[in-house]
Amino acid sequence: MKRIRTKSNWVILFTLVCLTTAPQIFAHAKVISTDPAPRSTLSRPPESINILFNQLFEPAYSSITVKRADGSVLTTEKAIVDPSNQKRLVLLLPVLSAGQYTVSYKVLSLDGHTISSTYSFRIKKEKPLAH
Ligand SMILES: [Cu+2]
Repeated sequence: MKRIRTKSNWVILFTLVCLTTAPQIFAHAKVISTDPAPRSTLSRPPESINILFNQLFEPAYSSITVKRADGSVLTTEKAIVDPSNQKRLVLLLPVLSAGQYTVSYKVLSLDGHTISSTYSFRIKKEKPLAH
């Protein structure tokens, strides 16, 4: 009888340890910052899209797509991991003209969950030169 109780205590303890430590180790990646920022209006075109996460992710299953206002895809270029910060996903852009752009990103967290989101930003038309 005593032996059984000891064994079940260990099971309870083991379960508690798993429940309290697992979420911290295996929590999925969160976005810390996005550049350009969501809903921002830029006066000059950005050279890249940069998304910084709070932890490493699986680069092979992570992507960024940028669409023009008409829904066409801006570039077939693949997003890469910033070599100077492996928590940052970067998509290099061609020179963008004024207009609205939509960014969609998808990242595979090391815990196996996918984090994805969509946001837009705008590039202002250049002011015509005054005569
Ligand atoms: Cu997760």
